[in-house]
Amino acid sequence: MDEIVLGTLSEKHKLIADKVLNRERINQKEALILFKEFDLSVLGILANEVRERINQKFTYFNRNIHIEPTNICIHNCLFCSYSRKINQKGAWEYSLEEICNLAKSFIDTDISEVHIVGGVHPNRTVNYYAELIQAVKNELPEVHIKAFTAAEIEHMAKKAKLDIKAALQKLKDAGLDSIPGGGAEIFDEDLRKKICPDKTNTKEWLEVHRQAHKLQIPSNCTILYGHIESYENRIDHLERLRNLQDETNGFNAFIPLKYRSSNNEMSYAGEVSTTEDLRNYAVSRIFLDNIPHIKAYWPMIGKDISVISLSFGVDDLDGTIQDTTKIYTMAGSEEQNPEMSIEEITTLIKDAGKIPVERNSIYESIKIFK
Ligand code: V47
Ligand code: SF4
Repeated sequence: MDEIVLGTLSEKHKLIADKVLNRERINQKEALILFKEFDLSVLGILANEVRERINQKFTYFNRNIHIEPTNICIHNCLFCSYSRKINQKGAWEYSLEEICNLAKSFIDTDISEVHIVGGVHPNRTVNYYAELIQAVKNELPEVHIKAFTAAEIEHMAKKAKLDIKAALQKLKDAGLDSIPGGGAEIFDEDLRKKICPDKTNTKEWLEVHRQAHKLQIPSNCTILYGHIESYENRIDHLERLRNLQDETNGFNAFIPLKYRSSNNEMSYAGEVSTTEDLRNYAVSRIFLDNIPHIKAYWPMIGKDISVISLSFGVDDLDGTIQDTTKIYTMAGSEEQNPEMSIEEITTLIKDAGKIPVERNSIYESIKIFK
């Protein structure tokens, strides 16, 4: 079947398909042809081939919760529906005690990860965040803490007059286990100035992750796509991630984040189609040959598309996420109360013909659901 489909390709397209099938790295020009000229069905076959080469039919998820300590933020990203200034209506800021109580409520549950991420607060330094991590770790000592985007880390280090390495070391000493992939948005400097003009820049984002990897702190990486960027911008972004991964090998997963257009200053850009989401997953899987996992963040794109994405390069569905993740719900994501039971997530994965695997945060398998 796959041979029949691939047999119909033009000579130009066949050369690229053969490269992918022969495990050769594709370049930016070839990625652009994949984006612009390939049928979705052929992209699916190629991406699935790469996915199964790296991860077989395994599809990963974990049991996690999200904590968002504050939505107060110094930055003014035009795509953001969630940030507020101090004293602005809708701003929130949890105390350490409230965060501890939240963590406490998950003692004796099976969660293996706490994901902590929020706004870039003007007054919080790395010392405060180290205390926060330590407090959560005290309540949940066995649980992996994945916390703070590069934008938060860059700012908290600056506030404490520490370099990035020293700030990361402080957080690691307090119990930080890994860092999430947020804040990357789009690396092209001109476009970045348009959509998040005052945020941590590309060089700084890459440096935070480089330093983290050097300290043996693994991380994820993301792209914010489907707004005003071009395919060339997306490929340039992927190339910079692939280059850093060649250097450090510290990225666990790449997470394409679909721009959601409700309640923010970029609503005019609209939202891309499901076909475009699948195309983006597939080209990402093919291009990023050195990043082991491609994650679909299901609360953002919805459960239905997540199932289909598993045939377009995705091998990870994040987690069961028992909480109120506001960064997407406020931007109009599919799931307003994101939570999936183990039964539901494993059924969804099996429906796609894949094998569910509960993992820990560093992708060691905890249980395979045959
Ligand atoms: O950097 C903000 C994005 C990111 C919108 O590492 C938006 O496991 C879409 O990075 N439409 C933060 N996206 C969240 C993040 C993340 C999420 C899940 C898992 C992991 C991980 C990381 O959220 C921001 C920004 O790119 N974002 N606003 C919006 N309107
Ligand atoms: Fe702040 Fe993050 Fe929103 Fe940008 S995306 S305004 S950094 S909370």
